[in-house]
Amino acid sequence: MKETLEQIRREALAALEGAGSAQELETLRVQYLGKKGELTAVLKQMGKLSPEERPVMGQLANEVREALTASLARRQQELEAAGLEARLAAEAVDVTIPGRRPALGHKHPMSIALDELKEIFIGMGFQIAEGPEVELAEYNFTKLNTDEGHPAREWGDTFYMREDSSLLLRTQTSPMQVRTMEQQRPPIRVIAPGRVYRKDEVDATHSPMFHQVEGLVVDRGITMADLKGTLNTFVEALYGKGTKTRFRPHHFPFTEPSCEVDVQCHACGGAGCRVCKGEGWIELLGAGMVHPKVLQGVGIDTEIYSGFAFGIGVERMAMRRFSITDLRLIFENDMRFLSQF
Ligand code: 2NM
Repeated sequence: MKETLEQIRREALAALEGAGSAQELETLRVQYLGKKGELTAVLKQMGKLSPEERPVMGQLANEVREALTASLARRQQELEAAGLEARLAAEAVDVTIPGRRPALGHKHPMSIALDELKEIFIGMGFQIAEGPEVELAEYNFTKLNTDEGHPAREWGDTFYMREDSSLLLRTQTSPMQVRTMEQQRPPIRVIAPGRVYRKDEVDATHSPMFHQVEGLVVDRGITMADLKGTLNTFVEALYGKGTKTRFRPHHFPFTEPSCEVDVQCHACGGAGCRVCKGEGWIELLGAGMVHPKVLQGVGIDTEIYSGFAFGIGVERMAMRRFSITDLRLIFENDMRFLSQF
């Protein structure tokens, strides 16, 4: 029996020392120390021993049990410590690694251009008037001295929303000027920025939707000199002091007289080049003195008041500003294009 106990001790200690997991340890505990284990089996034989041998074997058996229990506990602790080490290593957080920068968005080139235009006019004391893109033909045309039968009202050019042509997608932002004049008394200084719509096929320079900033000033004694001074100030704010302008006669139904304003070509200084197609000048906007019929239509006394108005195409302005050669790029929202701004 002594031999058996010694053998159990040797084998068990070696096995416990070599155990690689908590599960393995548990298996060994059951195998050696469990109720049906090897040590218990030996102890069950104690009854067969002589009274002299019994305490000696009993003591030895206790020693073996204590040795195994101690070894089991130590190995358990070692494995737990190793497990913790492994987890700490695996889950370690390196606080010195630089953080991931969140992707920051930025303004669309059209918003950059629009905001810049607005800022310039706000700086000159203009207010901003925004309003509906679905308009009454009354406001888009009739009140702007463009009566039924006028070519601008043709179905081929305008997105009508009703068979009777009474409702449409606005073709200009000037209906907001009319709405402003109906709601405010002069002095009036407003710009109307926003989307406008025309039945155009998409190409490098046309889109059925584009943006305008239209301006309106109405007060006592407003003349063409105020129009020129205001627009020259605007052009210098946009393109730099000393930028030359040219005012050419033109026709609009809602202004009289009307003009188009050109800016001297920045690329050639007026000599003529590819940028200005040999002209020396680049067309910038349309303008004029508000037609008396428009003023009278909103109840403004033309004996006391007069006004000027102008309209700027924002896409054309942005394309020049950013050297964009194809209008479609502005609306396609391809990130390879947009991320350049
Ligand atoms: C333009 C050109 C010239 C214009 C006229 C008016 C209003 F309402 F006062 F009559 N608003 N905007 C106008 C004048 C717009 O766009 C090229």
